[in-house]
Amino acid sequence: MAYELPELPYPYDALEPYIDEETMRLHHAKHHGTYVANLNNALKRHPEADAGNVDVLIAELDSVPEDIRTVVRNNGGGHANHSMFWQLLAPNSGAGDEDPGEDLAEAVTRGFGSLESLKERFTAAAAPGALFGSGWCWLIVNPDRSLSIETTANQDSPLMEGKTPVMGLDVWEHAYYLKYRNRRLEYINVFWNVVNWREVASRYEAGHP
Ligand code: MN3
Repeated sequence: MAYELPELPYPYDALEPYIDEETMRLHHAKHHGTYVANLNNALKRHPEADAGNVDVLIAELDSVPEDIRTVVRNNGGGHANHSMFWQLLAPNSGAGDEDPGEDLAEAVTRGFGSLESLKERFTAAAAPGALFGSGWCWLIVNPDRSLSIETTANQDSPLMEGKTPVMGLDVWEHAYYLKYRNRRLEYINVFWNVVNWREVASRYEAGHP
């Protein structure tokens, strides 16, 4: 069965003024849509390699036939990363929806001292000086329930290394260039206004698959 582009859980203009409608439209319909199309095309050559679940597929890249492995890595990674990313965003979440829930809040305090300090560390890790070029910045839940911040290049996912992301930020230029031009740091800072902390908390509760 072919993979499908998931619908956004909100309208394209819902994240204005932080993330603009045109960026969301292109990012979802064109960029994410292309990852899905490329993934399906590659899997036509090896339908038996399809795990039926993109998260499982990219977690087991070694068992994907070599002639499509890189395409699956880039486009399966792109499909998995963006499917998660849309869920992690929510309109108006900066206006009082910041409560990450008790368990996640405890882990944040234990690992970073405070939510503010987590945001500072995450922002620094995602900034161009630390993450050069295209990639993602992640908050990971470790097997001992602690949290860590990690980055990946291109469309690589922490799932490819057996790690469980609970939050992620796309810092490819296509995610911000129309509105923020080369000012990635500004985009990272406004991201905090649209984080869906309830979704992050529920992913933290779920922990490892
Ligand atoms: Mn993207």
